[in-house]
Amino acid sequence: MNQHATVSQAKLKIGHSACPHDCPSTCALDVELLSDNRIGRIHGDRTNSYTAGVVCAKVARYADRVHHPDRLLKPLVRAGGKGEGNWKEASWEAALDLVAEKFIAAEEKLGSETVWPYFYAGTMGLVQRDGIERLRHAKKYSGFFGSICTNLAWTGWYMGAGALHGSDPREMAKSDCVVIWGTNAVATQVNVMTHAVRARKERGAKIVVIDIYDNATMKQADIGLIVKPGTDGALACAVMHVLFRDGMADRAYLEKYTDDPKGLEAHLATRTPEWAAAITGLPVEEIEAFARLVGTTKRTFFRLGYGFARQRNGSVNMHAALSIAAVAGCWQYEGGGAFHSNSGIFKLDKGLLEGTRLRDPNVRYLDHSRIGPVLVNAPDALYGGPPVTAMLIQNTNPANVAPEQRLVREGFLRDDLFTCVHEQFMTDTAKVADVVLPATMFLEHDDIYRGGGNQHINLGPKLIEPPEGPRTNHFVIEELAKRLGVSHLPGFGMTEREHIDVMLGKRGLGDFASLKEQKWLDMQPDFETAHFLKGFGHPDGKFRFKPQWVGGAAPNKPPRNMGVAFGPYDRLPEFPDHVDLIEVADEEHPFRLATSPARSFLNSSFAETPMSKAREIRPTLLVHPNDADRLGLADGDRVEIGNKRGEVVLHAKLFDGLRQGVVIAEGIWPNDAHERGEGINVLTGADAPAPYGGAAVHDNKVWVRRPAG
Ligand SMILES: Nc1nc2c(c(=O)[nH]1)N[C@H]1C(S)=C(S)[C@@H](COP(=O)(O)OP(=O)(O)OC[C@H]3O[C@@H](n4cnc5c(=O)[nH]c(N)nc54)[C@H](O)[C@@H]3O)O[C@H]1N2
Ligand SMILES: Nc1nc2c(c(=O)[nH]1)N[C@H]1C(S)=C(S)[C@@H](COP(=O)(O)OP(=O)(O)OC[C@H]3O[C@@H](n4cnc5c(=O)[nH]c(N)nc54)[C@H](O)[C@@H]3O)O[C@H]1N2
Ligand code: SF4
Ligand SMILES: [Mo]
Repeated sequence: MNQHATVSQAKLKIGHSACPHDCPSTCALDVELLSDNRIGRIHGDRTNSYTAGVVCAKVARYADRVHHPDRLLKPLVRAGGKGEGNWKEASWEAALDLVAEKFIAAEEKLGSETVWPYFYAGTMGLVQRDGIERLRHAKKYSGFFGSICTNLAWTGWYMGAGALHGSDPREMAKSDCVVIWGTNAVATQVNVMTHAVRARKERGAKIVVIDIYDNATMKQADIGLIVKPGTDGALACAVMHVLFRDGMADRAYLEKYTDDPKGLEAHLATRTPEWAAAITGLPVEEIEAFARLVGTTKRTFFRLGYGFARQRNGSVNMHAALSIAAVAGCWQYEGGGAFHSNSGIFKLDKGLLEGTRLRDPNVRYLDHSRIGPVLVNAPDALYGGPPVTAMLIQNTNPANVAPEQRLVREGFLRDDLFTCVHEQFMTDTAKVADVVLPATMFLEHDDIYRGGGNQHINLGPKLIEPPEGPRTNHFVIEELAKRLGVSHLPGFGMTEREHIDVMLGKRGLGDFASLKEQKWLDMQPDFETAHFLKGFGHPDGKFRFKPQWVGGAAPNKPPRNMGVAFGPYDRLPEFPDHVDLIEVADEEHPFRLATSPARSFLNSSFAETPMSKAREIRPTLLVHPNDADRLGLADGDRVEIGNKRGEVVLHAKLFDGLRQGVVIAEGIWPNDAHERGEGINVLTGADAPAPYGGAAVHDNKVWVRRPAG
């Protein structure tokens, strides 16, 4: 063996952590520690049964992000006009004093609800992400109905299963048919592929991918089904129609475990493959073949993603796809059933961290996804309360990622709004702030993580020293609490580790120190529970083909001040179906646009790293060659897409892996990567979909044309 290599390997120190990003995989990480403030490569932990040694390319090169020359290092206070880019540096003391002073002044003028703390999942660490809730509740600031990501998908799943878990995602490796539905797993949660591909290698399993374009995941599939956006409910109905028609429905299972199989069968009588073909754009033979495959393969595993639910009928489509597993009876078999999220299994008590006991139920909530209407003072978005005149923003970049971007920007530029953004980089949102505070990254602070797409609780302890300047979210919340007079209340005055000790301790899972030894906890429920063989989550234990869309239990129900439900909820169907609640194309808007994820970005993150920039190149629109022909567009041409909300310029890429009349813009580019400095979310809508809101970011009718000039 080469002696030199042995020496340098022996020297290489490895720290254990968890990926903090908003990705269902929540990988267990091995981090090369080069010194007390520098890292080398990051690897997936081989001994974690879900991560299985694999991480995405973005995080493998995290050194490029944590040691990036553009990281924010100093608190900044706006010097010129809003959004003009003139800043002066300030000390932490002075910056925090200023924020507290502005919050107090705003509250004195318009009441506490005029302050709106706004945050999301830029870090998934519970302490750093959710501690802001403690400050909110202590101060009676406006509540945050965090809807953008999960509401459409979780609602659809829950309406059927009555609980947020499913078959063990590692069981995909024991499946004979893995259906990857509406998630571009190769790009967005690569570990799904590890387990799915293992099933193909070891047992000859078929991998089916259902999406609206021939994406990186479909390229790895044995069977790819390309549907029109927002039509998955029709496909699911036709599949179930064939299962009943051809004697492949598991009637014994249906009788025992479901609410109304006879009603469903009767309802599906007219939902034929021909009916679905006209709606989805799929040939009848593809629908028949897929149904036969599912009907004859007991160990079929439905891995249902978020993407296909980001349509205004997304909850309906999620519920319809999930219903197939019940009709086929796949739940009874190892390697069979369905999975979307394990968010229901962890049950960590965040009460002290979030200051739940301090919450005043009379304080209004505002909708995360509707920040545009909120900030331009649309009365229906403010729920009868005062305008928002002060904000603290952590772990999210709404000026870039929220729908109706023009309204969001107009709102942020209001003179009577004070905005403090705590960030790692000068994002689109930081650019329009009054005060910008520099934030640490995950390797520089302690936190604890839950895996939505797997079953682990992972620890991410502080492994390196941050540069001089950045401070943790926890620090900012604690320091503001002191200045705002609430730091004596329960939950304040504790360290990150103490909060982790409490959350683990209350659940009998040890503490920070023991978890540091163990690295993670495997919280997988037993087989019968995971597969709902002791009954589904609803009170009667039955899977519901007939959802109780409104009024029953659900994970994302709106708080009291927002009413019982949103959108045209009275049009939600009794049984799985296709409902045209989507933005149907029309004469003025002949195309349907989806804003699918880019592989080298993660939402608005990583747009700053050299590798991601090089791989993604520039904002690009995938256009079918026949459509391009009609529009007189050649590959690489500038192309403008628009609707009543605005218009955006990208470059066309001719691509025949989608249905005609559909266009796709991958990735949420920084706004200034586009001409005119406006990003793709200028085109997406902030109307709340039925029944419990969310953001239908893949559901947009647009026109497509050659730009003038
Ligand atoms: N058009 C379109 N729009 C979309 C989507 C889409 O598919 N298409 N997807 C939607 C979805 S699902 C989501 S979840 C949202 C997500 O959108 P964002 O919430 O913007 O998501 P991220 O990019 O994950 O994180 C935002 C920021 O958190 C910062 N951050 C990370 N860690 C920390 C920390 O410890 N402290 C502080 N203070 N900051 C930190 C990062 O630097 C980053 O700028 O976008 C939504 N918008
Ligand atoms: N590289 C990368 N990884 C990410 C992210 C990212 O932006 N980039 N975002 C992270 C976040 S916050 C989340 S929530 C997850 C989301 O991860 P996913 O569950 O994968 O969801 P999406 O990324 O919204 O979209 C997935 C796929 O759904 C497709 N789709 C859109 N509309 C329809 C439809 O009507 N029917 C069908 N069948 N398919 C449709 C899109 O084209 C896309 O290929 O990924 C996380 N991981
Ligand atoms: S796949 Fe997801 S969880 Fe894993 S390292 Fe990449 S971003 Fe993080
Ligand atoms: Mo998300």
